[in-house]
Amino acid sequence: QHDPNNLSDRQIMVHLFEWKWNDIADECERFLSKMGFAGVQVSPPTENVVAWEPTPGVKRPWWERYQPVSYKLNTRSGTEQQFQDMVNRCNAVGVRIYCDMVLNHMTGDWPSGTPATGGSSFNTGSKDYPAVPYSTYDFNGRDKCSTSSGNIENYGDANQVRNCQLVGLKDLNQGSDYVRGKIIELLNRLISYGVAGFRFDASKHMWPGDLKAIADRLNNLPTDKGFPAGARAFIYQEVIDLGGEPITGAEYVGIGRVTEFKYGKFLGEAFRGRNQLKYLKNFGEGWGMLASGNALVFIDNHDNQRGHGAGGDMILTFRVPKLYKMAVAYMLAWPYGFTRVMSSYYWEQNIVNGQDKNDWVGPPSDSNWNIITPTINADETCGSGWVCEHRWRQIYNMVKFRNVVHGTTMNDWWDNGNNQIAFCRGGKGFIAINNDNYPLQQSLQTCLPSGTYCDVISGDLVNNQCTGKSITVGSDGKAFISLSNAEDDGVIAFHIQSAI
Ligand code: ARE
Ligand code: CA
Repeated sequence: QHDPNNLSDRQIMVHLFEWKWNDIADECERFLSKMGFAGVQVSPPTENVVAWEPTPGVKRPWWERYQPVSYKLNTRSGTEQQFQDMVNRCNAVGVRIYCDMVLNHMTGDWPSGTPATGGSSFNTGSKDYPAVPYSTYDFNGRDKCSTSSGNIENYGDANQVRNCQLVGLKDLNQGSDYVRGKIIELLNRLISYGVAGFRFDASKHMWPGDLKAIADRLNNLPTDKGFPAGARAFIYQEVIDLGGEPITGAEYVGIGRVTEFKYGKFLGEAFRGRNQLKYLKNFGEGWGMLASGNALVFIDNHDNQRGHGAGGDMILTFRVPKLYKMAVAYMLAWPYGFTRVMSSYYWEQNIVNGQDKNDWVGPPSDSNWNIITPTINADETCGSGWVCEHRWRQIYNMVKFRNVVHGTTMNDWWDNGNNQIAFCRGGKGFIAINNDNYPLQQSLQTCLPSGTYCDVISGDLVNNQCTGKSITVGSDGKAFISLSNAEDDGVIAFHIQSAI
């Protein structure tokens, strides 16, 4: 199902990567609702392995959460009780919860006695996960996977990709009625708590037919949690399709939306100067991407911001803030896909031969490895090791922009033949971006009513005054736009609700 079950005036989700449930509930109430966020993607809620030094020095990596041990909801983010409380509190302020679901596999190989976050035991040698329970019969075995390692060795072979182990992770057989039943039970439990949708992790590694069979047996969203009668869970599937492999994202669009990884890669290339912004005029289907209504789009995700997954060094992240804010602003202004904003924590990189040796580093935590609550600074930004891109003014003000212009199309495209672009959104919002190494100085058609507007990138509209730049739109709809390449931000944006 492709509809995020969002309130109609809220069009953006934020991934609060590795946040605790209590902190997410607070964030819904004190910030996300006020700023018009539609929902939150939360880290996997299912009990996972406690990864303590799988290799020397690696302690509690973020990726341990992608190795489930059971379907109990007990993780470093909190307990089942805290999870339910979060869903209730966020729903109460109109912010949806979308869960990251690891359904393709359980853990990799671990020594016996390795603990799990909810206290469950498991045995990887015999493929026993008694707390579900799953046993060896529930996994794809030698009959299905013929590679010598038992792992995926060739992405050119669709059978391997679906039936062999992804990096050694015990591969569940979603073709089995029993496994389907356990997965459906889990998803329906979450639905009963008021969860509005799911990210299906590693969907490329599951057969579309199996996912369809599972999705079809989900319950409607509960009316007693405020959903309209007949509402179905939103589904977006993680399928990395940059072309060149037999498995495509298009195979999955019948079930729900699909992560469009080309989007962030192409924008990374454009803003890093490997392509020109003028070509973004028809960004979307015209670039060989999925139909807008089938796409879930983002600039970076928790994998490719640290060199996992896809996109390589073209991906933009918080580490290149000026380019990143420009790309996010473009994404939020551009009518394509359902958009996701990344919200990260900071870690010190240690790049050796082009690879970050610290790509495993988990979230900010105390001496007992409990995740730390983000602190909130006076200027709305985060502290205590949390980056909170979603609390950068240039980003949350563009969230509002997207909500305001929702339902309009793009018009009045302008470019300078290089990397200065501008466009308007159906009489409701205007944006200009300068990624050339010289100033933008132009009188441009804006499509907005005449008046004075506050630029929402350099400041805000406060007490009927602009704290940043202001722009005057004349009776002909034209405005003089001045945006130097030397400024902190390479964007000017305003909309009908930023008018003085
Ligand atoms: C960890 C260790 C491994 C170890 C394994 C088992 O790093 O060394 O063998 O545990 O003990 C995340 C991490 C993995 C981690 C895993 C489990 O990224 O490093 O393994 O958690 O803890 C492919 C998949 C795609 C996947 C990416 C990362 O197709 O689905 O790889 N992304 C999701 C999540 C990840 C998560 C998993 C899946 C697993 O977003 O966070 O892994 O649940 C080409 C292909 C892509 C392929 C890509 C990278 O681009 O087209 O399909 O993506 O290469 O291989
Ligand atoms: Ca599989």
